[in-house]
Amino acid sequence: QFVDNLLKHPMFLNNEYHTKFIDETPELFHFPRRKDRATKLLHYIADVTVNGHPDVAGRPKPPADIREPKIPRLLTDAPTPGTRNILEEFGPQAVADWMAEQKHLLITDTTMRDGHQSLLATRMRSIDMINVAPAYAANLPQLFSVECWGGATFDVAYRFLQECPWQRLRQLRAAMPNLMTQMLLRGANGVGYTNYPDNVVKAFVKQASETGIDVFRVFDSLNWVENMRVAMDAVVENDKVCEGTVCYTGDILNPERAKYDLKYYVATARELKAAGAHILGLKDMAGLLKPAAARVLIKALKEEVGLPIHFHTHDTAGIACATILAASESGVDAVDCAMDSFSGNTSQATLGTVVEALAHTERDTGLDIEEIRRISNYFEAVRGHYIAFESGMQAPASEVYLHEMPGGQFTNLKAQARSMGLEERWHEVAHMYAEVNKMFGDIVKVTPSSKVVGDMALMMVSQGLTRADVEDPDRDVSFPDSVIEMMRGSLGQPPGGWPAALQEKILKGETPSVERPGKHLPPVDFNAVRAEMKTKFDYAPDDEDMNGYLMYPKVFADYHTRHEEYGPVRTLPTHAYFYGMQPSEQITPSIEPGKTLEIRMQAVSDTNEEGIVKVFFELNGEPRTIRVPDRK
Ligand code: BTN
Ligand code: 3PY
Ligand code: ZN
Repeated sequence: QFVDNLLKHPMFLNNEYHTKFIDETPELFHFPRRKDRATKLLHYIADVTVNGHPDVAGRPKPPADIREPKIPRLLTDAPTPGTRNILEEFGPQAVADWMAEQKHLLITDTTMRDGHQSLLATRMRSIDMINVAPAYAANLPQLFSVECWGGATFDVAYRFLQECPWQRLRQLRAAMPNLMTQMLLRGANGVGYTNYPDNVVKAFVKQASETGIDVFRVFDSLNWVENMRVAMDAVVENDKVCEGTVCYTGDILNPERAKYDLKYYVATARELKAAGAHILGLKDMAGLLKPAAARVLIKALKEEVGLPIHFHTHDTAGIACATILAASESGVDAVDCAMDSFSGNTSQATLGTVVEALAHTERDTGLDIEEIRRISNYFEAVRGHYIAFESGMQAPASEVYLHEMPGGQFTNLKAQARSMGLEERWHEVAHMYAEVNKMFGDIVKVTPSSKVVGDMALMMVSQGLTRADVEDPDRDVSFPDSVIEMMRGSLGQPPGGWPAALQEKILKGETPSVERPGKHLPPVDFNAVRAEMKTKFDYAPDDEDMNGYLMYPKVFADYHTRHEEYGPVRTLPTHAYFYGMQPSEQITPSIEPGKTLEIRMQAVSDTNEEGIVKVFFELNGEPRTIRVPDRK
């Protein structure tokens, strides 16, 4: 009956079928759902209006008269062909060849991924991205790519924003048909914090390719190429651009940091080329690469590896533009920047500034500065709605050269420190982070290895332990689980291995593994997982949902339960999502193409003796009353 309904459904026949179709098309089910989507949304709005959203409780709130983002007008309805057209017509190697031939500096916009991950704890909602995506396609067709997926955005979407990351990707992909989408993939860690079985990594890459990713920036949190092969091979098999990436740490010009010297980077880059990378990614996740070092490094990589280079850095120390210009002079092919209003500090370099700095030079980016300003102004208004998630970082800081924290971790660790009552002692935490790095043997610190260093540093500061205390064989220390796992070899091997004495103390005699973790993780039986999901959630999951569940079983389950309760909250404007509505306010969320709800809030009652509040709405002109418990 279900399949029958499905096949005869007009949307299916009209080719509008997509994987969230079933979820959004309750008439397919012969049994009535408890609530329709509009009612679920009214419940959500009523609940947030009365009780507030837990994520913004106690945080600064946007002013009542905050301006709504204005979507830039489109220069054309038929976007100029861009890099995506090259990929679609000629394949990933052609993209790399084209890239190498370009004289101008190519630019990736990171606003929709690393920009908000590094400034707003990854909280930008899909609707604020999807609304502006057509302006990217129409007005900035010269962009190399738009980084808009992966990294922390995947789990934050499910966990905190109550939305499906796959749906976000599908809609962004459709809105920017001429531009390559780009994601950050943590190699064997997928978009999670732990190594996954090989077949899970492969299935994830396949699904991301199908749903809409063109460029995969693949890295490993210890720069262990051995641990990147499964992911890189999968990207190549799916005919997408494989950006094999080396993470930058230390300082190649400092003889005291000889572990990560020029030779190390050239050798690692050669391994990445041999492993099938179309492009070499140079990922300076903390913003440690200084201009003088960039000249030396880029020149050597260009000469000795020969792949086109895509450089990523962070502006934490305030020097990202200078480093980008140095890299540009040394022949780097592409660089990452964020829209001005989402740039600077722990985020990327300022896109408009780089464009202006190179205007009328050999490496002129060809991007239209006026269109950049329009899109940046749009994002400026968007950012105002997320004031609750601002980190409070007021200025760039050279302290990053001490602690070497990735830009994407900085604000997170600070929030974690705050929640443990250590906010006043932040500089101690930063200092301890550096000590822990030394104690672990000077490792690459990027998700997930950076999280392990952060866990250890917080634990030591909160318990008043020094490095000497921790290393003292006679002193009992209870290590965080993440530290024990890393020393077991669960994240892989750093160059030169782990410090033996510390490892022995932490593992208490257990023998660590020095092999690739994926080698010993049994493959997951996908049919069994589908069956398990069917039992647990009472629906047949599509492949996107299954891949979400495989990465994050608990997070996905919670998302699914809330989705059943609250419906498509992704369609609400951001202020309504976080703060509910005011009497006489009206919104018009579009819950599917061509179906828009008109929701007008009328009034909120007092709380009655049973602790219930009535919220009065008009839904498409009809009065509706929603009752919610007052939990304040
Ligand atoms: C989340 O849990 O972070 C997102 C889901 C939203 C939960 C809603 S927000 C309004 C109401 N108040 C709560 O404490 N939970 C629900
Ligand atoms: C991530 O893995 O999310 C990162 O941004 C690493 O820099
Ligand atoms: Zn980054």
